[in-house]
Amino acid sequence: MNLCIIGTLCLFIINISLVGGGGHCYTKWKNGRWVSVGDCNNPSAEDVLEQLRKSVKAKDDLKTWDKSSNNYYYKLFRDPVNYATAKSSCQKLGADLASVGVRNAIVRSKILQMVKSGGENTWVGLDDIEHEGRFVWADGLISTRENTDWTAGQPDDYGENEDCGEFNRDQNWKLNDFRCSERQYYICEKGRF
Ligand SMILES: [Ca+2]
Ligand SMILES: [Ca+2]
Repeated sequence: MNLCIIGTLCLFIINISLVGGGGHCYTKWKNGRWVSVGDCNNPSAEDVLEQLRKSVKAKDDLKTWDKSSNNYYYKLFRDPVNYATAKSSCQKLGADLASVGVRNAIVRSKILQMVKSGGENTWVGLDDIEHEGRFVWADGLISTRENTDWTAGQPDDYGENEDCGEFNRDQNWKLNDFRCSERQYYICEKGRF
């Protein structure tokens, strides 16, 4: 009788696993209980807990970012890296080099407080790497004179080798195009939650 009940239960669990898991999900007896293994539509309690832990950690990390009036979050990174590394470092954090807020005068002034506190030239999300002379913001918007606070005489593609946008300390913290290979601070922007 007991064997029959256990057998029925096993069949039931296996059936649920096959229906819910797309063929790669199964359950197995481990440490005194049944656990889901593999690619399951019905995640195990451990999977759910792990997701919760990641979610709490992400929100905790966000406390180190500054929320601005546009509901985006900003963080200045003071490890000098080239433009490509700065961009990928932001993206690893679910962010990108700052662009949306840099176009907005009010948010830009707040961002500049952070940048000035660093005291160094700082990468933003703006470059003409793909097409010389056509600057594009990190969020995909084409740069225009109206939405880009270039300092006078910039961008000048000095030495025919300047494709990446920065806040420039010596140019009153306005935007300048600079050599992408330079190692500088960078500011990341994280979207709304
Ligand atoms: Ca250029
Ligand atoms: Ca320049």
